[in-house]
Amino acid sequence: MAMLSFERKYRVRGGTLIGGDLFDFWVGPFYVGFFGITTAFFAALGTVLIVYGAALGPTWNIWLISINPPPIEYGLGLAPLAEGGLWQVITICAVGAFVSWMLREVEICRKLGIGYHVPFAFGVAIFAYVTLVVFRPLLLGAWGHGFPYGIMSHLQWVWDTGYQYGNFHYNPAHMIAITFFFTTTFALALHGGLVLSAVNPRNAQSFRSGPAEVKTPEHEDTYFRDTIGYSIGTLGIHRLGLFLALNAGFWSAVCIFISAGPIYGGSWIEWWEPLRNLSLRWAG
Ligand code: UQ2
Repeated sequence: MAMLSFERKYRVRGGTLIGGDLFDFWVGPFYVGFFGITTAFFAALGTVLIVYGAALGPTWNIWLISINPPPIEYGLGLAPLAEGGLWQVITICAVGAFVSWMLREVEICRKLGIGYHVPFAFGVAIFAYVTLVVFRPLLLGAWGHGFPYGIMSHLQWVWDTGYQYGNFHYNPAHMIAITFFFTTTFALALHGGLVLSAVNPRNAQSFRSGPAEVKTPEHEDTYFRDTIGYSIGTLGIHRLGLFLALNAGFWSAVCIFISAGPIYGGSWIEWWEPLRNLSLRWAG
């Protein structure tokens, strides 16, 4: 595998958060570090436990395998392995692996002397997951409110949870999250399209006058100024993209967090009743 001279120069000692020089090494292209060890540990243990849970039955059908959280009756206590205990340990492994991976990213950022934007963004994704399997179950007083780990079963859980609250499309945070998800894909499509259009200039002339030269960011700015009168700029589009993506994850977490008994246990359709009553009053 090729190692760029840049990598040789920046593959430096130091920047670790824990363990000093002890785990400060690479295995092939991969930086290890203390959190590389813990990532591997949690990921391996979690995977083995998922396979063990599948082996307990009742099916090897990949679509139907499901590691379920404990029945609600166990509350916030520990459950026997075969009755949701596996789900609890696997959840600990998942959070352990995700957070370890994030901290390993932090150590690599420190080595390179770059910002923590990537681990921060990953932290928002972890926050959305932890809201589903830890924060909301804590609010509701039972681990049984977490979602099951299975391909079909987690989809069924999403359906059940959404309609338990009337219809999640009426959950205002759900609306905001969806809007950010869609706007994120829109912005990435614009950005990906624009960059590719500039690095793949048309070939018509190059037919006669040699290969066409890759265009500059000025071409990119001009394209959008000509079409919509505004260009957000080459740095700006990445700030916008990160902003949109982080907000998609953040409002997803809010959407789940507010759909919990102590905060709001009713139907999201009825949540809008005051507005409907206001409209009815205005209508006479
Ligand atoms: C842009 C720019 C880029 C881009 C894109 C734009 C040169 C390479 C995609 C255009 C983006 C705009 C106008 C913002 C659109 C707003 C939303 C909310 C989607 O100007 O600078 O850099 O990639």
